[in-house]
Amino acid sequence: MGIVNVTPDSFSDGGLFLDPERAVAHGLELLAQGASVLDVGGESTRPGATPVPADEELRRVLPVVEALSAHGRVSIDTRKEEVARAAVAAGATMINDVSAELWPVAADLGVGWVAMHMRGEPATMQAEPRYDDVVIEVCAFLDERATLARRAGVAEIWVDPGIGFGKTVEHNLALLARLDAVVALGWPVLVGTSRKATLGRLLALSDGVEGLVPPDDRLAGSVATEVWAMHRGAAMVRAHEVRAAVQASKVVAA
Ligand code: HH2
Repeated sequence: MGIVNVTPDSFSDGGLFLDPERAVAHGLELLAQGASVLDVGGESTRPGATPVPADEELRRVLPVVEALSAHGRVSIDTRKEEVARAAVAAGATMINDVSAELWPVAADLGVGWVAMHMRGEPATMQAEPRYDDVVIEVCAFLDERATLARRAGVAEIWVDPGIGFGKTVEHNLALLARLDAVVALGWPVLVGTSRKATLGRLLALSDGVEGLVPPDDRLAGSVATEVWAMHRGAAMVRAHEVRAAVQASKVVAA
């Protein structure tokens, strides 16, 4: 799954593809690099991000969804029913739902649905997230939502542990270490680690420096975690650097 962020403030590529023509060109390049799905989003969900009104989100994503749907499969990365409905009308065939609440919309429209786990809201989710057992709690949540979606009639259901969404470095690593438990739920699993802050921290430790390495210098960590996730049974990874992810997937498959 290749990422097309039509936003001014995404954590790693904010502002690069806010212009629809540039976003479409980027999406086409990701398809050429081997992406199976393009995930188009118009609202950043980075920690501390401010919510975007629906009309602005629609203005950003609709022309891009419409143009890219003619060339490949498009998912719409949104938490808003109105945006999901309009994007599907414009050609998207999957709703990537970081709120895990839009399954009735996916059922109604007959499209695929991704249920992602998030603790809290992007604005506040990184303020001291706590779990008794993060793996057990995330698995229980995903299985409950996926089961509701199945009962509602959604035919294509994905689950995603939501790396970085209301989770510390340790929580993220526990979820990756026990990804087999998520896979064992029996739903196809999507994992998004690409350029995330946990990698920034681990790569800084590797370099022996304080803080985080910047998002555009996290490729080794992105590919390492993508390979790990594939090997543990993830069926799809959500990546900024699609060529590297596709190459890694071919090597893993071989
Ligand atoms: N991560 C981000 C956004 N959407 N969707 C799923 N299913 N899984 C993820 O891990 C996931 C996601 C955050 O990454 P990005 O889109 O690059 O950043 P931003 O939210 O700042 O636009």
